[in-house]
Amino acid sequence: MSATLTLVRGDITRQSADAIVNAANSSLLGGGGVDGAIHRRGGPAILEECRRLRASRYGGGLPTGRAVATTAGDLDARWVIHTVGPVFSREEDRSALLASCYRESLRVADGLGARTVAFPAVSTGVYGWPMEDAARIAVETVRGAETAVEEIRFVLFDEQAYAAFAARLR
Ligand code: AR6
Repeated sequence: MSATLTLVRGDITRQSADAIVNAANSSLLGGGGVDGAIHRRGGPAILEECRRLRASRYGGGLPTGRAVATTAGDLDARWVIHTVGPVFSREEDRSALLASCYRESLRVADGLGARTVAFPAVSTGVYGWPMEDAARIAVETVRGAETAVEEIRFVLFDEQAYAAFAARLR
């Protein structure tokens, strides 16, 4: 069975879902954008678990394109799945890494038994990925993924992002 894809315009930290995906960086120790918002609203429990991951499995940081789960702290979710998007480059095609973020996040979600997963538009902020291309990669990848997740929700911060994803879902 394939997952239902839904779109919401808003702040991902206000979502209720089994898992909320964070557009993190390799350090797992926080940053701006979605990452900053998740740590602010989710509280210190998330960062504590991230620090433990850095002290154990991910001493060198979480590689680009991979995903790992922690508690969701005070968010209305059971888990935060941290994934590291690629920085956009005009010289090098890094699309496979961006696709990997979505695929790996869903794989982690499946391992946890999550049924609803909320994604931001990974790499489209600080990491500079053009929104339309990012929307294409995101939608194609989750459509092609084998997953037991029932709802994949894209949570888009602004109208332009929402429109780009909506155009791909039609
Ligand atoms: N809810 C939903 N979407 C949001 C929110 C929010 N609260 N805040 C921003 N966006 P970004 P990246 C949108 O920069 O490009 C951090 O410093 C935003 O408009 O959060 O993957 C990390 O620590 C954009 O469309 O993630 C990394 O260092 C999209 O979410 C780096 O940024 C992603 O923007 C990761 O950069």
